[in-house]
Amino acid sequence: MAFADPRDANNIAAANEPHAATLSADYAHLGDQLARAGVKIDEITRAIADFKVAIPSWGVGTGGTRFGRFPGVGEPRNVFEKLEDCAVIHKLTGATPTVSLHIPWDATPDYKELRERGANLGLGFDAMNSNTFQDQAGQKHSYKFGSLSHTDAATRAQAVAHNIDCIEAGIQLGSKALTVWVGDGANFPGQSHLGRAFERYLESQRQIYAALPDDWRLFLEHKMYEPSFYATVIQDWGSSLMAAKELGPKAFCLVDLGHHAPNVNIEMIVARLVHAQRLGGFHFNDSKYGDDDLDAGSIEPFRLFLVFNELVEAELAHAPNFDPAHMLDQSHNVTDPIESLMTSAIELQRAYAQALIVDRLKLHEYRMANDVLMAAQTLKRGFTTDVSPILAQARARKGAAIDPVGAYRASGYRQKVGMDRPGKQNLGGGII
Ligand code: RM4
Ligand code: MN
Ligand code: MN
Repeated sequence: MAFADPRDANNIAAANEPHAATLSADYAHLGDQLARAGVKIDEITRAIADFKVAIPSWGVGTGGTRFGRFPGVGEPRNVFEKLEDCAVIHKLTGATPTVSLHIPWDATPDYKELRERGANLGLGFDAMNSNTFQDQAGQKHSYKFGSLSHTDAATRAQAVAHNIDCIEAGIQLGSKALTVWVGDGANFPGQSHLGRAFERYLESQRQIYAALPDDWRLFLEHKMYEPSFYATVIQDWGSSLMAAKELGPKAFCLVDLGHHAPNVNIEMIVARLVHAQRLGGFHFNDSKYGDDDLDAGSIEPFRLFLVFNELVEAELAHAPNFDPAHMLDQSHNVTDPIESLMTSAIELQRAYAQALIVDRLKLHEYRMANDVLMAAQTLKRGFTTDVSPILAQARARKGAAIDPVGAYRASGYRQKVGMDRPGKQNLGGGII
């Protein structure tokens, strides 16, 4: 198969050519439809074109479960190759100009070099992620029984030092945030003192917080369970918010959509965090049962829409301290990660566009008049509108692909990297 670099603007233009006429007809039709409801399509298209979401560096490798992992063709073998794949995603979607790194998975001796490589590919760096949920070769103290909340002071100190290293690497990369997720907790009732573990966590976080530059934010990510199956130290948004408030104004809560019990009303959590002025950002993904890394919008697109509905409400209300970071956090076990990440970025834009076209004035009036049915219908009309032409037009206008997956498949990129990157032989279980 011939290779045509999917990052090359000429190749993207050539791939767009056959779709241009259909897109302009579909866009004009949708524009008329929306105009009848008082919505100016170009304003929505501009907002979609401005929407950005960070790619998780760990998402471009093939994931697995604890039962096994089926390696993909041409998986990136290091952070530089991950950046190459991220650049493909960004060039084709125009929506993912930054990458979120995970340390030490992406550790490299020269972060200046990495930053330059990113810049050459048109990529910047989003939040840094620390990792104290695994032991690394040569590490002095084990995290088997926790990290920031460990009973042993030396283990806590080691975990704090690792987070400070992540901040220092991030400074060199131009990042402005550190995301901390810990698996600390207990697998058995009685295993740990729930109150003291939280206090130890806070004490460690205070030291990390003290090392944050003035223009940085600290994102606290809660997760209901796994690997601690009985009680996790930062298990829910309540613990997260409490910790953020105790730490200070640079600490915010990060909502990973997959980290809640089934049926939890996540949009309500979002609204509460906006109110508390502590919504730091998102790890977007989807979930059905206990999984937390499925493709955004693949299972519950309505829920994703409702989350974006809250974001649009906050945006329009100019909510104070509201500047949520958008990041994907997914693991792709059976799909090509590049295809999944492109599709997921677009699903976020879809939910955003659907939320933007909701008739807010009418919605407000129906709410105030307690016209329940019409309020629900007015909101849902946004969700049931097919906004695909807006998304495609936003991409076309910025030189990205009208049909990103089609253009990617036609480029032969996966086959090319399959030859350039001889297989990663990690066949065991695990998240990456
Ligand atoms: C966790 C959590 C973190 C991510 C790790 C890999 O479940 O979502 O954000 O860094 O997985
Ligand atoms: Mn996450
Ligand atoms: Mn997760």
